[in-house]
Amino acid sequence: MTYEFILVEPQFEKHIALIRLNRPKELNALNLQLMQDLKHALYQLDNDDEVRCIIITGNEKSFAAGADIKQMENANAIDMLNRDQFETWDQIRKTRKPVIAAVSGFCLGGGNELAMTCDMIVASETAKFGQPEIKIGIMPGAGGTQRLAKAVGKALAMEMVLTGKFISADDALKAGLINKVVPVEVYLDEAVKLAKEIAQQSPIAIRLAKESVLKAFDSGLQEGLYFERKNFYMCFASEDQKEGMNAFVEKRKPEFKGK
Ligand code: DAK
Repeated sequence: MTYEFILVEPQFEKHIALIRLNRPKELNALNLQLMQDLKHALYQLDNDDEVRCIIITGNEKSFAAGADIKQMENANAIDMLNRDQFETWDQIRKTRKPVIAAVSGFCLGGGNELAMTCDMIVASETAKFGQPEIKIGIMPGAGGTQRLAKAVGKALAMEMVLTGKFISADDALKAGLINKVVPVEVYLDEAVKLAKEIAQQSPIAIRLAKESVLKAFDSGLQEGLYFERKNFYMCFASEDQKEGMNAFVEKRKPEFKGK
């Protein structure tokens, strides 16, 4: 798979795909083509049976410094409407396999929204998170007010969105925005380690479990519990459930096949 603004390795490690955002001179600003590339790559990887977990990363200096301001500078509301970027973002969000963001450096605006669309975030000590849209006369438009508030609570979300201030990786960890902070030299390795733990589980159970956790952000408790219950029963239709439980009883490691 070759793209203009991303690099894709479907088997970066066994069952683990890596997508690298690749506009380094522009700090990986998310232009329209990059987002199209990303949408397409995620769709392909989501439908590749050999892939069980996907990592999205940038480079040491920047995960992504936001949507490309130069592409929006002269746009009016109707231009933005006609671009229909939400179709792209919605598709990305529909990825069924777990997606981990491995973040170093700037993770701002649409970059932070992209990281929050992923299922987990592993960050380097140098990562900076922010929603600085307010400083250029707009506000977050791809989930930044909603996902950030759900992740870190009202007080910090309000402060970040209304002032545009950046927070450090340590503060992001304390606030519950990210999963872990590690030295910059190993942030990708740590993301791979996490991906490997996921990739050795049953892909079916992983898919149903991801869906169920996401449902918690989208529904009331009772509806979410019914959804979870349905997915729980569904696990028992898989060979992986038999394999997992047999392996436990036989005191051996399970070999999940995604069936
Ligand atoms: N867009 C375009 N170019 C950018 C950019 C961006 N977001 N961020 C950086 N660059 C470019 C700079 O223009 C510069 O290019 P040249 O001048 O060399 O050509 C190059 O990257 C290096 O940047 P700096 O020289 O500024 O580097 P510094 O280290 O001095 O500063 C910085 C780094 C990250 C603090 C600074 O670049 C900065 O403040 N960048 C802008 C951050 C920002 O405001 N981000 C939010 C953008 S708005 C939507 C979905 C999402 C969105 C909107 C709609 N829909 C679904 C409809 C999202 C909106 C946003 O993210």
